[in-house]
Amino acid sequence: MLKLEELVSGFDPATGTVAGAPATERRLSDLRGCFVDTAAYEAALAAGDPLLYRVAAVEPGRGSGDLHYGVGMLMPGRIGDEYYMTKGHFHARREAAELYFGLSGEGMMLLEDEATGESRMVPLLPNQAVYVPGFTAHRTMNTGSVPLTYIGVYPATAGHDYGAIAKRNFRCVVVERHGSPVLLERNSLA
Ligand code: PAN
Ligand code: ZN
Repeated sequence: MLKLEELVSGFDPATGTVAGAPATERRLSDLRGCFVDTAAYEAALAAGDPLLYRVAAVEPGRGSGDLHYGVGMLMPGRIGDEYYMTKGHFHARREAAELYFGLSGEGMMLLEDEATGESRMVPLLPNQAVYVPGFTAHRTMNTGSVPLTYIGVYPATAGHDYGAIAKRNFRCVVVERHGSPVLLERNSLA
């Protein structure tokens, strides 16, 4: 049996940290190439290198049936018309699905099917769950004005593949139009 502190973890969604769990921080400089408006990106970077998000990973076991979860905290803000976002990834084991639960704030998830490229923008809100199927790249955006916090639960064996997205980015972008998030083809903005 796991120890009590492995069975129960207290997390602080306000900071995106979990007692005893390693936290990864991503700053604006870590998201080079992610945003469409490169001039706005460089201008924002020149003014500082803000923290965009922090995610704490809780990994109690490594067996094939085990689960891991991440507590995420994504800051509000925009680069040009694009909301602050996570890098986004596929799971290394492509068939691994994930369940996201919104805790606070307002966000959207961008989902992209690997085989067809079909893209969806789905809300990530408190008291709602978002099912991310396998074979689907996923990225989170904060579309509100306060930090967005959420939990993502995934198989311990899922792994994270950032390479494919780093190379070609998502097909679509989520941008603010008249105060609301809309999904557009990246090509339509070029
Ligand atoms: C999440 C993500 C978290 C940060 O826990 O890892 O939102 O996003 P990136 O990993 O894309 O930087 C998850 O989807 N885990 O599988
Ligand atoms: Zn994931």
